[in-house]
Amino acid sequence: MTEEWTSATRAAVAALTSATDDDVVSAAVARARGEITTGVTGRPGAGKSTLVCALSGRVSGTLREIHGVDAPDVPDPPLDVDVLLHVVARGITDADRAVLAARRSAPTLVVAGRLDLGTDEPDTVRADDVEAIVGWWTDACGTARRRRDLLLCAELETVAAERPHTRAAVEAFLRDPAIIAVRGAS
Ligand SMILES: Nc1nc2c(ncn2[C@@H]2O[C@H](COP(=O)(O)OP(=O)(O)O)[C@@H](O)[C@H]2O)c(=O)[nH]1
Ligand SMILES: [Mg+2]
Repeated sequence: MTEEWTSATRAAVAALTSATDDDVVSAAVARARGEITTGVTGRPGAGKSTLVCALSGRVSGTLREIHGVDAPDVPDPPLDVDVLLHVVARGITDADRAVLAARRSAPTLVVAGRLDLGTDEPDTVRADDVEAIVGWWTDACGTARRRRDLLLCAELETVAAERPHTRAAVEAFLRDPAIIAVRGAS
């Protein structure tokens, strides 16, 4: 599925939410629909704020600077954004590797910041290559949206298994050709 739901998918979701008033279903749908969130992490001084500034006006929605990677007296940050830009500088440390490991397969781009210090890490995108970062970010938002859609279907399968009163509505949703196409395309 593309970043936005197709009209057929929207119709299937509307049919589901009108067929049941189960709060668990409406909460799962609301989570799936919510804005895709983007975060910027990195050790103190890596160039997070500079990157947020460079991208402002180029990416939609909130770009949230997240503190706490290898920062004394700051707890490890939650990394629960959909899309993450992780800024590194002066080498990749264990703290950077821990962030990347925690993200598992969630869309994450490693950006080389503090170019004034001669940062040149392999497998990174330079912080001043705004076009490349925006291009990656656009694709990543599509990937994140597909992950949300698949999560919604998985959550609804659990609902169908556990909540007899909701089962028929959810099963009809999961049998909808638009939803079968969403799951098959991912
Ligand atoms: N000359 C130069 N200074 C930079 C560059 N990137 C960041 N800085 C400076 O390095 C300092 C730390 O950057 P900042 O973006 O605030 O890092 P943060 O702590 O990760 O948010 C700031 O004073 C920036 O102005 C760069 O590419 N060139
Ligand atoms: Mg900052």
